[in-house]
Amino acid sequence: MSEKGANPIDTEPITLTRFILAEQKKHPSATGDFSQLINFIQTAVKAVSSAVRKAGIHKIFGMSGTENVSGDDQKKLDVLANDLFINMLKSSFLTCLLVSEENDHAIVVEPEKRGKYIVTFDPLDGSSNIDCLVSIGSIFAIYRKKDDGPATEKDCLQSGRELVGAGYALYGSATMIVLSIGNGVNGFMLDPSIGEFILTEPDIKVKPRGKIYSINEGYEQFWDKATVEYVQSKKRPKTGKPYGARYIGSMVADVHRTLVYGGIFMYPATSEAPKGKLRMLYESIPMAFIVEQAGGLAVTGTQNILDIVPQSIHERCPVFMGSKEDVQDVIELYKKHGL
Ligand code: P6P
Repeated sequence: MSEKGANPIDTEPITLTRFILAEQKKHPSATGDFSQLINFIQTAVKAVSSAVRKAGIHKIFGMSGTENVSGDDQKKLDVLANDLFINMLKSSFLTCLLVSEENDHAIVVEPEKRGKYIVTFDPLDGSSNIDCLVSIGSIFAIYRKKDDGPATEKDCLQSGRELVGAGYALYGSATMIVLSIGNGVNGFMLDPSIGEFILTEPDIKVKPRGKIYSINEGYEQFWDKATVEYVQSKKRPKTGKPYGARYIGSMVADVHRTLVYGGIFMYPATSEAPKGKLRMLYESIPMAFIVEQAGGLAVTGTQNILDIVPQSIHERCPVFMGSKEDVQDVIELYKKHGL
């Protein structure tokens, strides 16, 4: 019996490892490889989370810059996160190709370590926000290689409809992994006292309509007519109250808030960037997969993001994602303007 008032330890925690194993058991033909891959990814996330939490301390103890107190090279956090993801994924013996936001070309895993999965990832998205302690994240997507031939960059160019799973880690006030393996979305909070991700947000569903719009309004002069009219309709609605505006500038944080509170996150095309800024393989597609699995919608304005086959590994696309009814309002305006 725990002492009155003591914080009882949960003796039956649903850890991410336990959750994935239970999902695996639902598929008798499953080999356990996918479960193992998720475990290697969660280890990379734990290591990145630890490094992110220490980042500020490095400055206090003179460990900022390029050298730490012991004279070792002090890696920038995004480089360190990239190395962690690459090393954990390669050492899983479960991947054949890796695509990282940090690497110009796809990484072909050496034959002796080759497995059947392709993982695309942004190891530390929003890293420009690190120094001001704004939430940042990691984003990942998991595909299967479709044949037994040599692994080439072309194997990565698959639409989001081919995804085996996708998720993100949010390094915010706590560290959380939000994951979908194709049957809904679940959130797992890292409990640092036991080093495990615990299921705290089961079966996340995004509201059909929200009250928040999220976009960088600094670029308004570069938006197309549909985006201008949509944002104006949120700020000065003909009826009802205006929406609230929230924009963190870190996709993982903006999309997570949209999942939890509802509303719409937007990074549209502009006259300066006709395909927008966000990269398909490791930002738009995995996030679209999660949003759609949570009952939302994710489009470019004219196309469902998950239907598009990327033509190159760092291809970008415009993004409108979140509550289904809010995103459908955008689609109607694109039709109205013949875009
Ligand atoms: P902007 C962060 O640099 C990022 O890639 C996404 O996380 C974020 O949504 C976007 O860029 C912010 O871009 O142009 O608004 O600063």
